[in-house]
Amino acid sequence: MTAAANSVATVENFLMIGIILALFASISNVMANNKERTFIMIKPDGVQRGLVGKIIERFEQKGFKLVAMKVMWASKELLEKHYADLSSRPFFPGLVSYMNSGPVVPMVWEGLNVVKTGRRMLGETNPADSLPGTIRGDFCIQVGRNIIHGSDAVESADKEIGLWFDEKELVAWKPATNDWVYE
Ligand SMILES: Nc1nc2c(ncn2[C@@H]2O[C@H](COP(=O)(O)OP(=O)(O)OP(=O)(O)O)[C@@H](O)[C@H]2O)c(=O)[nH]1
Ligand SMILES: [Mg+2]
Repeated sequence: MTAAANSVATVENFLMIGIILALFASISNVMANNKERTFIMIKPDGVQRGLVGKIIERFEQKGFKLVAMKVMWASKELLEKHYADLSSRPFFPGLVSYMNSGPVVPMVWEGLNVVKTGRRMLGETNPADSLPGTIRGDFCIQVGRNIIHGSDAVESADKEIGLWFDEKELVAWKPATNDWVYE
């Protein structure tokens, strides 16, 4: 083989390796995106009004994966930490009392863009501004009784999941429907 042919072969090899690496990177990127998680919590009014099943159904039928769920009566201390960003707002004491007025159902849901899509499924903070078809648009009326919480960013989701769940409560599993939900 001539020196010129040799260097062409080397360039071809590099190109081939580059293509394979790019393919792996894009596949693992898609897989990582599918593993995005959000923290969703049914508030005491949602539990009292018997809406737990209907809310879970919406996330299930969308195709998201349930990773963790429990029923608990959250302490004021935990709720103050959860809503710490709002501590200077005038409605903060009322918000903590409301959230502490009965059991809540904290959950972790996983899937592609689940944080953003989850927020869209919830609707606006004020149910009056929430479109029909959203959870708040369909099931509640006032901002102080808006039945459900959802993380507003991936970073806050990670923080909230760590606040409400132990690592061992997050269940690793592959839904049987996985290949029918994702291409
Ligand atoms: N009474 C009252 N409650 C409010 C008001 N603004 C917000 N809240 C409550 O505080 C919660 C948290 O407020 P935000 O984080 O700004 O709104 P959000 O992200 O849509 O709601 P969460 O998913 O619960 O975090 C809201 O969901 C309401 O329950 C208000 O003006 N009055
Ligand atoms: Mg919020």
